[in-house]
Amino acid sequence: MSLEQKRILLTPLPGPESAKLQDRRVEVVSAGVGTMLPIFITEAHGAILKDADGNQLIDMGSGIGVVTIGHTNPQLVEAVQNQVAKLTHTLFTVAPYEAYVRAAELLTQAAPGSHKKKAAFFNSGAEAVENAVKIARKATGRTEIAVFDHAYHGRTNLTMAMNFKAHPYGTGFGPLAGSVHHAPMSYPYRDPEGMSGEEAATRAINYLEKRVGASQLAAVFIEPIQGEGGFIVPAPGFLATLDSWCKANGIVMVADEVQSGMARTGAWFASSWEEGYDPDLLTVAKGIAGGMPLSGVVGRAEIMDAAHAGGLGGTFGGSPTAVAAGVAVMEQYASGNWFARALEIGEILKTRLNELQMSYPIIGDVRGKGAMQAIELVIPQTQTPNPDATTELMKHCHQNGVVILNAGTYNNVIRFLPPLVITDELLHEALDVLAAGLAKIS
Ligand code: PLZ
Repeated sequence: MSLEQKRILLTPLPGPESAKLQDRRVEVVSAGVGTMLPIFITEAHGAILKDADGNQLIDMGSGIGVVTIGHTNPQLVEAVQNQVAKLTHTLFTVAPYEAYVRAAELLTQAAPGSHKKKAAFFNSGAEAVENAVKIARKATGRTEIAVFDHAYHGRTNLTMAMNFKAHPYGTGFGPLAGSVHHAPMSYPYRDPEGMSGEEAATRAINYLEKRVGASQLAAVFIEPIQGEGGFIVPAPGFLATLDSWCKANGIVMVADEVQSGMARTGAWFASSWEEGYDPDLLTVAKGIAGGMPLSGVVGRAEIMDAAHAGGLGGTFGGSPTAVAAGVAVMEQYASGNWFARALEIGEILKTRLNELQMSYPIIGDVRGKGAMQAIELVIPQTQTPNPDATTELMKHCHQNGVVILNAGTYNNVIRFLPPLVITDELLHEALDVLAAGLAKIS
């Protein structure tokens, strides 16, 4: 449970042991399960991943925003070890246990708004989104669901219909679920210059009113900062305007905070950064349990209670070890300086990325909030997406022991989601590697 917080390169990446494991993998693991980085990880701590060849890599992705609290966080490891030795399963709907209730207490306190809230737990982000759809439909007696361009909500049948990108998420896997409507998003970098959040919201609302009808909509789902879509931060006023329209029309406003939630942006939820934005339900996963599979839906008690008893559940949802991990994570966030650290990391990233943008016009946009930052790469002097340069830059970082992730509808965004325990030194070192990569490709 400890690793020196240092980047160490002993072999070229991937090294020979990883290469052997990759050979075994391709024989038996479905080709449909891709890999960004064929480097096999044996252990991790803090912000460092150690591979099968003894190399140590800086983790700038947290397994897509999951180990926000850091790899093998000591309190989390202890809580899971204690729990797993005592009780691993009953199925909460068969016979309950306290840790589930404690996790719900913490999550309902963390979620925004002073109204009474309730929660329910599941396994994955997609499952949380699916359950939020069920709850909103039951609560409103309506069927239709609105989502936004560039959105990502999961890989199940319903959620793949809610994603913006057909490929790779939906291609060939249809028929997709119906009653899902895609509305235009606020994308400040690509919207007409000067378009306000209110104007972008009006564009979306007009579309939904004409195409679907407000009275038909059960819910509007939106990521307050879009994740897979490329860390698109909507213009101020966009979320609040949509929310007022939802409230005026009896539509459940759901914030999908699977990627943006749980301390990542310097607050429990990214929703809190927009004044006047008051989502009825939130979906959470990823960062809530430091790598243990746990997701949840939390929000207004009267909406959460609309589902009939027996209507929500699942064998493993909120399993004892998963909720024990969730409690260990949420208790630390509730009592420590984690939000401040996320903002500090955000300042370091933003400052350095803005400086790099001055030197390298290939960086078209720098955006994000807290420890959720991204750069969008373009052909210099244009806004034309530059996916080839993105791939090159990713490759450079990976070969030099820095794990970074891409994103974006046009595959031209590099996103930074470091664990919040990363030291300033490691963060700067990772950015130095990125800077060298930019120099090389420019
Ligand atoms: N909602 C906002 O970001 C998951 C996908 C990884 P699951 N994003 C990472 C991959 O390639 O499968 C995500 C998200 C938002 C929902 C989800 C879905 O969460 O836990 O992957 O089901």
